[in-house]
Order: sequence, then structure tokens, then C-alpha cells
Amino acid sequence: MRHLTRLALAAAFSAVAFTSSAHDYNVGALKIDHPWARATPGAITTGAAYLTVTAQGQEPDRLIAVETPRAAKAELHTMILDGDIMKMRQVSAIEINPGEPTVLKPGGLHIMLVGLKAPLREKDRFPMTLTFEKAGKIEVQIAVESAGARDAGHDTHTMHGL
Ligand SMILES: [Cu+2]
Repeated sequence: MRHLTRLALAAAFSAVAFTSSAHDYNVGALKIDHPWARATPGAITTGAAYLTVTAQGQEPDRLIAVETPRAAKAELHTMILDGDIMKMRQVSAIEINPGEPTVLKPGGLHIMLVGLKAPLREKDRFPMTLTFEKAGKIEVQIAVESAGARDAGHDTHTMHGL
């Protein structure tokens, strides 16, 4: 009986994971929401991935490394305003502070995928390992969305005020 219940639960969970495009993960005191990447056009070999990290406790943390079998390397990038032009710059870590979710999104902080082994196609999923200074490592599945996809509710113009 107990065995059957477990099987039924497992089936229910995998059905949810399969049909839902919103997905989240927990590692230590951190919650990671909706890791996604934009589809890449043609034979372009760089891409970008995004996610939201929330510290659920009182401790800050830092995202310090990312790797994926899908690309030769993954870098942490921010956007800075240089005169009138937004430019990408590599950073050694992304700070996660309690009380405010850290949002990686188009036009802002992002994970740069360099040397993609194959183009990212809409509806693809691929694994990515995130390393946090305190919470440690977690593997998440990146969901590839259309090339024009934007995180709803976030406006890149707000970047100019930072
Ligand atoms: Cu970049």
C-alpha cells in the first residue's frame, strides 16, 4: 500500500514537471525561479540565460560559477551604461541579498553562454550547474524560450536609473 502511494506520488510529480513551464529549485536557503534562455538565431554561438534567486533566510550569498555541457563556458555578466551605450561586462560574482530577489534578465545581469555546441531552440531544455559560495552547487534545467521572450513585468529602461 505504502509502495503504491509512493508510485502514485512520483507519477503526479513528474506530470507536473513535464507540463509546467514555470519551474523552481531550492538549494540551502536559496530559491531559484524559472531558469530560462533565449533561443539563438542561425549559427550564432553565444547565448544568454536568466533566472531569479531569492535568499529565504537572513544570510547573503553569492553566485560564483556556472557551467553547462551545452557551452564551452558560461560567464557571469552585468550591463553597464558607458556614455549612451549599454555594454556587457564580466563580473566574478553576483550578490544575493536577503529581502530582494536577484533577477537576471534581458538588459541586466545574465549568464553568458560562450561557445554553444548547438543553437538553442525554443522548447529545448538543458542542464546547468550553479555554484553558490555558501549554498553550494545545484543543477537546474534551463528552458529555452522564443528569441523575443522577455521576463514579463521587467522593463530594461529601469537599468538606466541604476
Ligand atoms: Cu553577456
